[in-house]
Amino acid sequence: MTSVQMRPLSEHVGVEASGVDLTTLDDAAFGSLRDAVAAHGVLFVRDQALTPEQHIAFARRWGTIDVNKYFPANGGHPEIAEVRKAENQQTNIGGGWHTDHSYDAVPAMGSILLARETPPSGGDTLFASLGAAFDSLSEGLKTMLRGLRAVHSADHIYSADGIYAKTDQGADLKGHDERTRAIHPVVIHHPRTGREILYVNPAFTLHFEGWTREESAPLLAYLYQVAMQDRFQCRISWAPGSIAIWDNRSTWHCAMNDYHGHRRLMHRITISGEPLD
Ligand SMILES: O=C(O)CCC(=O)C(=O)O
Ligand SMILES: [Fe+2]
Repeated sequence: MTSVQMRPLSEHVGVEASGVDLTTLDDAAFGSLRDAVAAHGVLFVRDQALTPEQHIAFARRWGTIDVNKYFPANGGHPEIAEVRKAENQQTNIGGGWHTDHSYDAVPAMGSILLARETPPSGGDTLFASLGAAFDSLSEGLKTMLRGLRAVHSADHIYSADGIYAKTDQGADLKGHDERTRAIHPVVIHHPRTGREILYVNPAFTLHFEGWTREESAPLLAYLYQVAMQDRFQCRISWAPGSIAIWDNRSTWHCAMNDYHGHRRLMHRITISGEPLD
């Protein structure tokens, strides 16, 4: 097959591959995609009209599939979660900065998101580099953060009295009775590259271990403000058949909710990860 071409999407995060058909990748080409995700945090490929079976087969090359507890499954394919917003819904899924699954003891490695239906404009997804955000901090703050761990949970998001239950996405989501809690280092080492990464996020991180929420909030807010700077971000604009493969350890993402009155449907398969240290 022809060789894969890679074009960075920004200085710190994101790369787009072209000249590639994800259904016929040989092992060498697949290895270059795996390296690209490790190096750039998110890999974007256009025009991949994968069937659900091909989407699942491609995902299995990355690792074990992690079946999402909260999102509705695509009929007939429990491995595929639907991330959807209808014409008449106001709330979207993932509309604030977050990394998926940090509330799990062994967080998912990442996801393979395939666009099925996209609005005429809008509906982009932003990604941020948490390695670059960490690198930008002072040595003094880095040293302090290396000694901290943080507590994460999804209960305030997905439970029966959580954030989504109060919105028009509530009826579509499952897992209201799930209870989650995990503790991770605030600075993790990327399992493949060894790079230091800031591993807290505005959606699921509750507080630093041994600190109250009130004590944690100002420092967390400072770190979030650092990581949310435009210079650490890239933006993905989807069309049906676009696919993104992202690494939850090294990136955050945020789905823009700027297409009211239009449908957007994404198929997501999540890949299991490994313990973080
Ligand atoms: O719909 C998107 O662009 C991303 C939604 C999201 O946060 C996710 O699938 O994890
Ligand atoms: Fe997400």
